[in-house]
Amino acid sequence: MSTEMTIKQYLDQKVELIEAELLESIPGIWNIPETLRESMMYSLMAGGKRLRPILMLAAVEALNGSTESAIPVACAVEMIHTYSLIHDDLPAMDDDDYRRGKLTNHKVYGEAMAILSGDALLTHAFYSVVQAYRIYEVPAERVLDIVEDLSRLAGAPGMVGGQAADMQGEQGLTRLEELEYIHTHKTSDLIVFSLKAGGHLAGANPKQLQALEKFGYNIGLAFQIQDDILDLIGDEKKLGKPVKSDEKQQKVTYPYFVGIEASQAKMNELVEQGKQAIINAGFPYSARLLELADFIVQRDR
Ligand code: GRG
Repeated sequence: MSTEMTIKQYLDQKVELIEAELLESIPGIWNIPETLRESMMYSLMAGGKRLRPILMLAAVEALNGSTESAIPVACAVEMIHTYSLIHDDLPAMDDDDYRRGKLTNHKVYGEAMAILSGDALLTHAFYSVVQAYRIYEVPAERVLDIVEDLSRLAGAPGMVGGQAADMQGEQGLTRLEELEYIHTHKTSDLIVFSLKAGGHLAGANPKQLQALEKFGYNIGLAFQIQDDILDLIGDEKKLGKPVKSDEKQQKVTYPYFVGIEASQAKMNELVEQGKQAIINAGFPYSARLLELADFIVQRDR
C-alpha cells in the first residue's frame, strides 16, 4: 500500500494545522472588547475550506521552503478572506442570513459589530504578516514583498475593486469580459496573493513567481466558473427543472454566457495551462500544487 497521503488526507491535515493556528492568532493578552473578539472568532472559525492558506503552504512545499514560518501569512490571508465574507453578507451588499450553514455575522452580532469585526480582521492580517519576520526571522525584504502584494491584491486594484465592479454590474452585465474582470479581481487576486506569498516566503526566483501568478489567475477563474456551475446546478435542483436563460432568477454567471458545457471546457483548459506554467518553471516538489488545481475543478462545494 502506498505511504503517500491522499489529497483528502493532505487537505484534512492542513485544515487542522491552520485552524489550530487561527485559534491562537489574536493574542489572548490583548485587551479587546469581548463581543468584538467573539464576533471576529465566530466567522474566522466558521468552517471554511481554508483553500487560500492551503495553496500558500503547497507553494512553499513546492520550493522546499519552511511551512512553519509561512503560518502567520497563511493565517493573514484567511483573515482577509473572512473579513470580505462578513462584509459581503451585510444588508448593504448581498444581504445574506446564512453562510456555511450558520447565521451570518451581522445576524448574530448586529451590523455595526459585523462591520467592525471585518475591519479588525483586515487590519490584524497585516500584523500577522509581520510576525513571519518577528517570530520566524523571514527576511524583511520578503515580508515587504508580501505586504506590497497583499495591499494591492486585496485592495482597490484587487478584491475590493472586483467587488465594486460586481455591485455596479448588478443592473446587468452584457459582456463576458465584464464578468471576467469581476471574477479576476473578486476571486482570483486573493488566490494569486496566496500562491505568490508562498513563493516569496520560500525564495522563488522571478520565473517561478511569474508561473505562480499565471497558475493563480487560471485556477482562480476555474474556481469561480466551478462555483457558478455548482450554483446553477443547486438552483436547478431546488426548482426541479433546468433554469432557462430568459428566466428572471437567472444569475449572470459564466454558464449564463456560454452554457455549462463550454464553461466546463474553459475550466479544464485554464487548469491545464496553469499546471503547465508550474511545470515549465521547474519547481522541485510541485506534485501537491498540481493536484490542488485538479481538486478545485472537481470539488462539489
Ligand atoms: C466585501 C471587499 C469585499 C469583498 C467581497 C469574497 C467576496 C468579495 C465575496 C463573496 C461572494 C463570492 C461568491 C465571492 C467569490 C469568491 C468566492 C467563491 C468566495 C468563497 O470562497 P470559498 O469557497 O469559501 O473558499 P469558504 O467558505 O470555503 O471559505
